Amino acid sequence: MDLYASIYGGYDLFYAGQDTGAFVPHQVGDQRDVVGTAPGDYDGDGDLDVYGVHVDGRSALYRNELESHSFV
Ligand SMILES: [Ca+2]
Repeated sequence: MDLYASIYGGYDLFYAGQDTGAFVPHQVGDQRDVVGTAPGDYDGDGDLDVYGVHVDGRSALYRNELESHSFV
């Protein structure tokens, strides 16, 4: 299980669940505030990606590349 936290005034965080039960946090996107998210695996690689709607009305799709420790 993974978790996503939308942080007002800072980077959102994606917590990647580990086999040990621990979570490893990763920054997502930029510091614009997100008012809504839709998780899904849009590219079918088995990793959860995130679509975010920002407070400024612009949206972004963040592709999970956690093998390189980033969302792009
Ligand atoms: Ca994916």
